[in-house]
Amino acid sequence: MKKELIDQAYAVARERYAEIGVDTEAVLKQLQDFHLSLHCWQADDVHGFEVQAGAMSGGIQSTGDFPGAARNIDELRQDILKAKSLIPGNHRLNLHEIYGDFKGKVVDRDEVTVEYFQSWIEWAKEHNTLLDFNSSSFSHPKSGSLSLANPDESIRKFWVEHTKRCRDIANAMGEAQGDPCIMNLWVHDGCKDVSVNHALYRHLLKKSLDEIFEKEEPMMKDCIEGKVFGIGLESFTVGAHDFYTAYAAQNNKIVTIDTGHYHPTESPADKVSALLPFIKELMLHVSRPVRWDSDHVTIMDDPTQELFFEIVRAGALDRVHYGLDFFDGSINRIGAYVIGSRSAQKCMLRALLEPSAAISKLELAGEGYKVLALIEEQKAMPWQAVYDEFCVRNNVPVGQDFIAEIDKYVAEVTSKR
Ligand code: RNT
Ligand code: ZN
Repeated sequence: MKKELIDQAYAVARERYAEIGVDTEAVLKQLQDFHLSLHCWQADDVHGFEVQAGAMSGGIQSTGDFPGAARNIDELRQDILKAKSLIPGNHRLNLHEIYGDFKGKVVDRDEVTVEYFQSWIEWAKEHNTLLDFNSSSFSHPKSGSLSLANPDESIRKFWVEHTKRCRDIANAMGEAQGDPCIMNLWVHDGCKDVSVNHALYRHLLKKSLDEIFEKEEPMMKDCIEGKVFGIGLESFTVGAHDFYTAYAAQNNKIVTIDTGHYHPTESPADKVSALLPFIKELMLHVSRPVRWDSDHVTIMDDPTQELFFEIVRAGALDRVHYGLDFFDGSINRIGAYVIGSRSAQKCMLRALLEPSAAISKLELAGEGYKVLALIEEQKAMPWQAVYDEFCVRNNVPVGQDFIAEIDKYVAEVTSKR
């Protein structure tokens, strides 16, 4: 991309936005402060590095077998660094427990300690990256259909122990990096078919959460993630949205909004202003459901755009953590990271560029058609020139130029796997 053209386009965009009262330089600063939490699991289709790893189970599924997936921790780190080099800004990395550095040892989930994440902590420091964390209830012989809500006390306790240990690990990460580690808790617990024990399972999940959260962990933050259904668990989800929302409000926890976890016509964006009066902070899992919770790569679609508009309009930028959660095994995985991250960033940029204070005034004055007119006009404003400028300032390829970089990486690295 010609630098001269980018400069000219940005100069024009800057003036166009200034005309409507938007300072693009201030917005570029805000975008620089916007940090995604890149999920490590797109690099290897949610497989992880447990020595004893078996097939994927527990309500989620990754489809596709595109060649070049990371097979070990070194390859995954290399892929993440490649992806990060093509995404402007500085971003966090979100690890799942199954991505520990187990060094050839069989470490069961109720035995894990921070020792297995020490090399991650060092790697993150070396690469100026902050870490987030997740407990892992899936793809384990004890996953079954119930983990934290299992009436079998020994299985329930096993998962309680796992999750407590994960909180300790997250807290240690937070201490090491001097910034709280955001730990997400999602369990697949549910029923494939009709059941008369819904209340029992929810009672057990609440009991497990109470036990798990007993310990104060000052350098980590807990998020809880509900959903509508999981694969093979279609009839009932113990951790439904109402359950976790109520739990979070009562216990001061963060609610995770995964954009693939709602009914097809329900708007995840609408949850933002509904939750914020009661819930201090939100975690996002930005994803893309296609007909179901399919976890396709995030794009600039209407639901994603609307979600970021709602956050900015609510003045809630600092109350949200921006995790990504997609895993498509059918396309180049570095490409998936780059497209998904850049698209989420572009949605945030468009939201930051909206002259929302002016539009709000018009709305409150009853000038309905003007509100509609201005919102429509924003769609064709030159925000893309602002994004290109952001890429230039961050030393990453502008526009489609990242494709050539990925081709090179395929030729030199992933095709040899
Ligand atoms: C599953 C949840 C969960 C997982 C990851 C791997 O439906 O979205 O967040 O995708 O933890
Ligand atoms: Zn999720």
